[in-house]
Amino acid sequence: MTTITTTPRTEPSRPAPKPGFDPRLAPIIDKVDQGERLSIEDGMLLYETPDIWTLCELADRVRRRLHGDVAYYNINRHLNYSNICALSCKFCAFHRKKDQDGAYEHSVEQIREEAHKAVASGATEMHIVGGLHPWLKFDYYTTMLRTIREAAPALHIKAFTAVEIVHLAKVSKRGKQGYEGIKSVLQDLIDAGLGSLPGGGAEVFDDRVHDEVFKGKIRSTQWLDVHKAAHELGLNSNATMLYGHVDQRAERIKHMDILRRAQDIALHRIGYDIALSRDPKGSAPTNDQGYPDCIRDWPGPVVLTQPGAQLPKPDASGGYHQTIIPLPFFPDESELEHLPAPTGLENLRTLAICRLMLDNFPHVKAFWIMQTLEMAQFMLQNGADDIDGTVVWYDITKLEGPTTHQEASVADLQRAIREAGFTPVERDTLYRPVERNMQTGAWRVIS
Ligand code: V47
Repeated sequence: MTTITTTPRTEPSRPAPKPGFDPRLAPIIDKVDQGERLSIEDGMLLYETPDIWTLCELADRVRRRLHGDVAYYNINRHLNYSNICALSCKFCAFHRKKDQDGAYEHSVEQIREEAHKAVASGATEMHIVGGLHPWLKFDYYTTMLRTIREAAPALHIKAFTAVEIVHLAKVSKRGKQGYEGIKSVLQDLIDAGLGSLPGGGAEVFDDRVHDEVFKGKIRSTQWLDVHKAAHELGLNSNATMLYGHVDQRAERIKHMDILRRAQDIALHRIGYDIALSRDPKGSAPTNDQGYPDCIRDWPGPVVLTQPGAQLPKPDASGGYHQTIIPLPFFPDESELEHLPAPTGLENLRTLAICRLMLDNFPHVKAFWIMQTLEMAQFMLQNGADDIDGTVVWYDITKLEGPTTHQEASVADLQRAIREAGFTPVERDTLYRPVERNMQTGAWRVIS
């Protein structure tokens, strides 16, 4: 067991409160200083307080405790193999039906070509997601992975949201085998080259929101089961929260609480002991509070953001959630187009709260495609330590008009990070630093 012990506080003593300081935040500041888990009520107060400065300063304090002045980016390529989807989630402008204008599905040859392009651009990662394609056979997906593996052996393949994994269990006739079916699908995909799971498809873990906006999609229990199964098989994964549509702030806090409990289970499995907490076993959820079954065996909190705690290593004896990625809702061309998108301040606040509430997630990503590179810079100063990568092609949300070509150069990313006051570090998918020869593009991971 890796027992997390607290070390004497080395942080400078707190300066006098600024004008506009919300005194209700004082107990939260104490908890953050001690590395103690924040409660649901604390999370709600952080949403309600007008004192966003203190919130952001606290998120920055935690972010610097974990990562100092380092901010991560990667060289990657996103690939959407098909936008044909059996579902019609109201927030989604990406999905098409089979004969609808703009529907597409990539051939294996096109995918091979994408892998070659990724290698030529120096990418270390291919991020692959698509719709729930109604008739592609399981073999399409394993062939896709094997093709990329063959064309680009060093490329890390981060692919398929939990929603797609459950779909693949059905497609491969393992849908009725429950958790074991999911595990065997994941094992087949790992054998074909899958390296980790992206965080998509989580949306907001709440049945009301689910039934109103993405009915038909898997519920939180299944999303969490897929990630748990992946962790048990040694894969790391990410997690998202798509907010700012019909969800309420309380539902977002609940989403964060569910995710951090799932992460407690993952970290406990790989040897972390329960951390300092005034109430380590308290407030365990019961089912009638709307918490999913799969976090019933919650062991208690493992707080990685407390001073002196060690972050898990990618070679840990099992997987875990690496990163939380808050995704602000993009209304354009969706069925919810009449709703306003969340504002910049709400996005900043949500990201800072994620940093503070998700005390056992090593990383917080401000995905520049959805946040804009300008806001991502600001977010680096307020809780985020990662901005994702070069991306190149992105079809799920489009920042400027209908174009799918959305690319940032390495120079753009580095400049944005430096200008925000941080040291840019290229990472691989598992957050290991990458050493790169800028002349030849050759790279290697530093373990
Ligand atoms: O699963 C779909 C969301 C996700 C909209 O793991 C929308 O490193 C906002 O998961 N407005 C895909 N969001 C993106 C994603 C992701 C992105 C970057 C990095 C990682 C990672 C994961 O985008 C979908 C869905 O939850 N989404 N439509 C929309 N209109």
